[in-house]
Amino acid sequence: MPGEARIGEYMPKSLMIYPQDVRQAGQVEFKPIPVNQYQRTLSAELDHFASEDLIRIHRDMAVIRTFETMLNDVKTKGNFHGVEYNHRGPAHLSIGQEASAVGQAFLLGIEDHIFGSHRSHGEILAKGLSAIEKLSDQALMKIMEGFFGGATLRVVEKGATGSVKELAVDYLLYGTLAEIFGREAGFNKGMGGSMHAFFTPFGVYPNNAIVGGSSDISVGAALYKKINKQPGIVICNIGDASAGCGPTWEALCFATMDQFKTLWDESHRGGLPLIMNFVNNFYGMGGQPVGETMGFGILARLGAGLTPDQMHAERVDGYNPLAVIDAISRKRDLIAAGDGPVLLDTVTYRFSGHSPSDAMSYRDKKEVEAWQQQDSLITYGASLLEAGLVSQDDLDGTHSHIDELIFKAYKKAIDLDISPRADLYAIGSLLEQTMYSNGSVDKFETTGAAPELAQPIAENARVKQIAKLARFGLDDAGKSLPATRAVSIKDAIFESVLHRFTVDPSLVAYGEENRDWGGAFGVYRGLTEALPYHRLFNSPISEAAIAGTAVGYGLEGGRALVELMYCDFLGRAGDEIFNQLSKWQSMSGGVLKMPVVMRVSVGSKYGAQHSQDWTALTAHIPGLKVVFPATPYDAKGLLNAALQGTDPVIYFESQRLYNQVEVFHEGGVPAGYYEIEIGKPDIKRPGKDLTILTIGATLYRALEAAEVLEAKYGISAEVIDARSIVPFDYSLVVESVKKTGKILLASDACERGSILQTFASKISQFAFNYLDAPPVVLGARNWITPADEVEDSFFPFQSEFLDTIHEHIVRLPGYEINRRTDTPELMRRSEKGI
Ligand SMILES: Cc1ncc(C[n+]2csc(CCOP(=O)(O)OP(=O)(O)O)c2C)c(N)n1
Ligand SMILES: [Mg+2]
Repeated sequence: MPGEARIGEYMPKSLMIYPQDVRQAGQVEFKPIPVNQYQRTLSAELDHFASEDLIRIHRDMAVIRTFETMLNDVKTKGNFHGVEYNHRGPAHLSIGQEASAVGQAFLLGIEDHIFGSHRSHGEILAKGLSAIEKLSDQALMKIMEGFFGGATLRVVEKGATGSVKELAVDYLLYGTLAEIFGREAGFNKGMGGSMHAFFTPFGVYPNNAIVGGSSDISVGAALYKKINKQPGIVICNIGDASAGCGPTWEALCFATMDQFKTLWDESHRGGLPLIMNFVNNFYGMGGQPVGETMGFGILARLGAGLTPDQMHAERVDGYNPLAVIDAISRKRDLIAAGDGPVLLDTVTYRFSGHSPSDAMSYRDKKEVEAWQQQDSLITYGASLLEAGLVSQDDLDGTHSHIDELIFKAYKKAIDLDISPRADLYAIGSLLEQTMYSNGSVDKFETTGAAPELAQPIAENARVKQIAKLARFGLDDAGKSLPATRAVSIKDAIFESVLHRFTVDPSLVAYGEENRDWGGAFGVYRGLTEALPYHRLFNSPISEAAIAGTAVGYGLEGGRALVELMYCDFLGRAGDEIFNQLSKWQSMSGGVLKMPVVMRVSVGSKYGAQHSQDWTALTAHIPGLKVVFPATPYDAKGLLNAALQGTDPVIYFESQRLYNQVEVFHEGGVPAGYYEIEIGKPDIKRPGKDLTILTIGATLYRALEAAEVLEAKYGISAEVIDARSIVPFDYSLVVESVKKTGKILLASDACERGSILQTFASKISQFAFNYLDAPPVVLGARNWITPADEVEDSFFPFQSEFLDTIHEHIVRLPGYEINRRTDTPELMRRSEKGI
């Protein structure tokens, strides 16, 4: 294999690609993929399992069956055992799939984390019951007392007389059900609901209503465990139909990167501790992957193309809990030996439709009946009988006991007095508190680790080079220095990142070309020497996985700094940013933190697909913080704040400004640490006649326009740099408008739907009585970014500022319009959609 001899030098440069190697004739060999190889009977396993464990497997399957049958009754009949309840939310049931969930959970400890899908009630209960079995009474009480200050425990302990383990089972059933019914005592305070419920103290991590949504998040969780040497494995439970999702492929590619086994240092070398488990029930909603919507035939085949070891892919009979236990046991050993990740195709079947409203028009009754005849709950119970471990009375007794437990949990969960909903109408409500965690945390704890640096900071070439630069960007004559002589935005970002690496041992940074290249724009140049491979690495060209893994890394308890190069690529990571990064803090009821900073840049010169300012997209999504600094002082201070925080921050940069030096802040960019509070705009040029509020690089064009306004028209413009977009404190801008009575808002984003339209409408509302003219938004044209040579036709430059001010805000005596921007012209464009 090319480069093999040089493994250990930890540099891609050492991975030599020689023509004599790669042009050689040959063929690719595949190995057989095991399919349902486990064939032992329960009786044959009596030597390997304690009989209580074998019996408990049946109990756990029966708990899930009864729990979901109850939900099915509620959805279809409006009651359970005659007690009525109208559950308006969803319930995607897994009736029939119980053996796969219980078999999987059997060997797992609470340090093993599972992620799931919209259909994960069974996995929550199976993993929870397994955890209850393994934890001591003391540990269980500590968890139940500690979680939400014991609020959920208070409900179940009332009237409880049994053992701690029995109490814990009640707790699990009630906490899950209260969550499904949207009650504040639920495991996520009712903010997750049926499709998203989870309980981290038992190792049950977020379940995801986006098909395939857990795939890259799980990879990030496994990455966190690997980098920070945390115990346990991660299992991603996703459906067979999610094999067609782009992010699932990106997750698989990210998870199987060679570098884990080649370039990472010895103590971190080895594959990710991850099992990508496809819960294969042969259906999407109405589409059938095998025979219709996919072409793999046997899902396990997918592993074959991903790595030479074929991801140790295997099809497992998920209708037999013992077969699943066997598979998890063997795969866990492989992972412990550094041979992960693993792909499993766990065959199962659900008798329930996609949801209780599913008319099942797409499948034949005969097929369902054939699976029901082999119902794993019944056949497994029969094998217990056959082995003489239980009597029929025992089995019947178990069923009626479980039924009682679930009825008890049901009655408590539907009662609004016992289980109220969170009050979201009050000021300071749960969602006000949990949309952001607003923490300030120097470092996240990892197992006793100090920050890992590859060299003393003082020896770093980039650090030495920056030390020679002026911290302020103007010379004595007030002339701007070039970036070769003063600290630029690039340097400011580098300093902030390097500082955090010296403070936070959990920090990881990655993205495309992040390591040797130093990031596509050289911002990280020097970091390669400063950091070991596992703290700074190149990812595949998998934007969804870059974002999704950062989500998993963050919610596991580490801080991640990822980069998407151009913000135009946000679409490739749409779900991960819009539905995952932004939402898990609040959907968890405040259980999770999301200390993830995502750097994206706004380009120019590269045409339509590399030059867009998409701040509006990210600002529109509740749960993200969004900043866009335009000066080195602000860039460092805001990145410091973002990297000290516990919330997801989308950090916009302008490629036009990477070499911009500090021309505003007296004393320049401090060499030491400081923060700039996210959400506060800043006056960059004081004035009294007109306010100009800018986002990003338009700041400098606004300043040029302000010079002309002053010199030619005697108009004193106050230029305010928004710096932050979400959150945003309007006070400074409103104060300015009270003084000037006029405001122009400018950015490089296309004008239609720009976040500045929101700013403008809010300012109209907040400062209505002080305005002499309506706030006016100046953006880029509502068309594609053309080639660099003609980009003046697109972005707002100095003359567009003056045109717009003259036409819509205040007449400039003698001014001659450069390009038409009058109201009829704007209306004409709008009519045309341009
Ligand atoms: C990205 C996305 N596309 C579509 C849906 C709608 N949807 C919900 S479940 C489902 C089918 C999922 O099938 P599979 O992954 O096999 O899981 P199963 O429902 O069989 O457990 C679809 C299409 C969704 N939730 N997310
Ligand atoms: Mg399916």
